Amino acid sequence: MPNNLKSQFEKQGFLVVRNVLDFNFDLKPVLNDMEFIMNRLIDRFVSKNNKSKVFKYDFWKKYTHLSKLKIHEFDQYFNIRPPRDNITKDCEYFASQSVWNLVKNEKILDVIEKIIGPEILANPVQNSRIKQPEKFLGKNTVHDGLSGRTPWHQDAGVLSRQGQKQTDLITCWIPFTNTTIKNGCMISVPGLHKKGLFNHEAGFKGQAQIKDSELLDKLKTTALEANIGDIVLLGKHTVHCSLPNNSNNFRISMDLRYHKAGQPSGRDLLPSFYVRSKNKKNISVTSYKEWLAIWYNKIQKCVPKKYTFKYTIPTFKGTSRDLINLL
Ligand SMILES: O=C(O)CCC(=O)C(=O)O
Repeated sequence: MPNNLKSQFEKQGFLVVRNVLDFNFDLKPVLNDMEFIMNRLIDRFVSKNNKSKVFKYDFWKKYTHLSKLKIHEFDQYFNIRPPRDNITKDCEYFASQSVWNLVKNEKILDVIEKIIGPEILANPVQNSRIKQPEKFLGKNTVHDGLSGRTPWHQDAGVLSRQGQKQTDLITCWIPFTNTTIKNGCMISVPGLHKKGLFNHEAGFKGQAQIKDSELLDKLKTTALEANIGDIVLLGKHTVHCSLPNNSNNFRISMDLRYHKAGQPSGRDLLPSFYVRSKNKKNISVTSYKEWLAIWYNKIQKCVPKKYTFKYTIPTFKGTSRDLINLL
């Protein structure tokens, strides 16, 4: 781990930390669990005649085959957070033991501690993204951040108003495939985070995107290319987006988040809990089953409301927080 990790991160607003995770030990179990889900979906949705053939496909071919079957909320089977809207008590999301192991992975927490200190909560703003080559995507998914490109945004833009102001959120972006410009890595503008939160607007399907973000395309950006084992850190004001996957292969990633203890999570209906503390009594969620239970209980409380989170897109009055006035 670099000695000046925190100062580099604070200067640029992002940092690629090399060789933190081990593919076989930390990452492959997640892919195995995704394949287990795919096998269950094959069993349920593929016609009897085709089943044995499709079971023999590799990971990528299985996913491609399933994605064409128009399974309702297909992405949700592989997404580590429950759906935002229209949730039901048995709504789908991907919550395997391997994901839990990653959330509390000591190697990740050692890096996070260098930035926000030793009192760390897991934050519920988290996603997993399986991105097929863009040429295979329908028009409706090219601009959907989970399966296609992610628009220019700052992560504070998807927190509650209170979270936008009070939460020291840190994003830990984890590649499960080597991620390059060609297959759609993230890009960022170094130093721009120092200007604070910009005005956003609702983009495709209501996703928060920076207002007039085409201005950013003219600036000098850094490609956050990362290999398997690396992690990419982003701050809550880091301006970033992801490129299209113009390769012939899949690009898989997960974005986990953490924040400083004592602060709101910015997604108050969903669970946040200590993953590291000097006082061991603070660590109340210690097993996979407890983790499942706290998510389950929170989701049940969301069912009558019909949503798991809402966020207020930051739209400051006037134009003083517009990109054009801050560049
Ligand atoms: O993986 C991506 O495409 C984008 C991730 C992202 O924007 C984030 O983690 O905040």
